[in-house]
Amino acid sequence: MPDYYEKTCTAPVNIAVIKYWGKRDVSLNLPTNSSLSVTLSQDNLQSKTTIRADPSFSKTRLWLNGVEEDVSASKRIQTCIKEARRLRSLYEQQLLRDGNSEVVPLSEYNLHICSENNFPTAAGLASSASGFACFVYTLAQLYSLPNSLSELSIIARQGSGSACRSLFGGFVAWEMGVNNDGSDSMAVQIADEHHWPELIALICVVSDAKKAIGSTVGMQVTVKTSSLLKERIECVVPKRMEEMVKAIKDKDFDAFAELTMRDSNQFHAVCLDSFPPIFYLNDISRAIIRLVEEYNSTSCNYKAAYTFDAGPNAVIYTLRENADELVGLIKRYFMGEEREQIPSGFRADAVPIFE
Ligand code: 2P0
Repeated sequence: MPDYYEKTCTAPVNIAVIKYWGKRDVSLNLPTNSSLSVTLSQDNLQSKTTIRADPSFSKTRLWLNGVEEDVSASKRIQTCIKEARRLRSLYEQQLLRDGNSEVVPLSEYNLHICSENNFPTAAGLASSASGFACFVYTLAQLYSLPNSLSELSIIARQGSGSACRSLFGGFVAWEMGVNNDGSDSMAVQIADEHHWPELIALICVVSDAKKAIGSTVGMQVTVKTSSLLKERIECVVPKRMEEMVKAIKDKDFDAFAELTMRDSNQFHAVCLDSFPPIFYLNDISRAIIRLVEEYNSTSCNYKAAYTFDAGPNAVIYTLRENADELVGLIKRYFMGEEREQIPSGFRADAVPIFE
């Protein structure tokens, strides 16, 4: 028997096209509406976690991007560990009942957890999504849990809502569920990562500063104060979810693009309708919207769709055939000394971009 048990896994970022914003239960991270996202390939943005379980560890410890964090101060981490340990303990009992005599009591060992992102943390680039998805997945691998990814997504959700969607590749819905205990609030895959290879995402890093208002606090302000949120969750999102699933299954970029842009706009409208208002977009974000509008106006079909999360950084979905043209436009108007005036009048600072 080895002295310790260790696993290392990576998990990707997901970018929502139907946004999650609002909780009906804060401690369980139960959302006020379902959401849907695209999981990005892991080439550029990913979280990587190593977890070691060792009977000689005197306590569970956590390092994030090389800096030790206080595990006892993070209720979310503790919840994920507690839930994964509960499943491991059930699994150990099952193995014992099945006659396995050498079951390692991993659920009783303390853990050393080391997690890092290869991109700015907390800058509205979904770092908590890939981080918690990676943490829960790595722990499930270490514990050899037989549970499905949707079942694991229930644990990841309690770490960070959007994390539940990063358990799957491709196109992923987070079904809000109706149960008060969260047992049906989980991620399901709509289509896998091979379904629509022509679709690509360009990430425009407008700012890598930590966001001014965290999502958890921002959502609570919105739930308490925005009347527009009620309209969104009751009348808009349910229909939009159905339309988005159809657009993805049909690989209908026109429908996908319009739904994506409308939903991003409504999410930011709901932020503005909160009191005090929440601002995530800045002048560069708005200039990017203007540029995509101008670009789309050159064709009778949509060629690109912007979306923004809880920060100023843009993600632009487009089809591979348009990617070079679009990257050229963004470089021309946003990057370097030679940048030009955007036709509609905005001038912006440098924007590093990668696919
Ligand atoms: C989303 N966002 O659907 C939306 C769009 C930001 C805007 O999910 O409190 O970090 O950890 O559940 O998941 C960001 O919220 O919030 C988010 P918690 P989370 O991707």
